[in-house]
Amino acid sequence: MGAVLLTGGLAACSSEAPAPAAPEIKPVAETSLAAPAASGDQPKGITYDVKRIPVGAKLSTGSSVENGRTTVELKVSGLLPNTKYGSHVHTKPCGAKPADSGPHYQNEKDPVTPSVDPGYANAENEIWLDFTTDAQGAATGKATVKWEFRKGEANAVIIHATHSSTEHGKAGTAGDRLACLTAQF
Ligand SMILES: [Cu+2]
Repeated sequence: MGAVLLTGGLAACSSEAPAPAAPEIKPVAETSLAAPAASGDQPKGITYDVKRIPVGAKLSTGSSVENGRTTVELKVSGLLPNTKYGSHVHTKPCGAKPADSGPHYQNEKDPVTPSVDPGYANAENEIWLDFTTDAQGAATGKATVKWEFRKGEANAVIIHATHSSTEHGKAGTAGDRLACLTAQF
């Protein structure tokens, strides 16, 4: 919807060549969430906290790249209504435990771990998809950054319990990891 409005607005105030359309988001992963498997392969989408993200909630993510810029979109439904959640792209696929998806993907890697320095843990160097659900428990999170993923290093989207902090010493933290979607960008 944003792209349509943008195109319309530019067309209305310019008689020259039409602005190029925003690149289309290509699907990367989509699933309904399940509880972690007791053993063996894990589901593609996992909820670790069924009170805050119910089994059956739907997550889908996709991305686009244009002129060295990457846009990532996350769509959610079936979550709690009118609730703030944090969300980021993490490095490893989802596992049985919330920590299995590893740290946030960073364009410029912080030499210090865990990375809580706002110089590295920020929305320009990581993919932050924080969102607030509507009355039906649905939302879209979106981020655009000025770089492209290194192949094979970005493998999950995590949903956290709060919006992301920007404070020194806590930057990028967003509370518990509530759910995970394995997504190979
Ligand atoms: Cu995260």
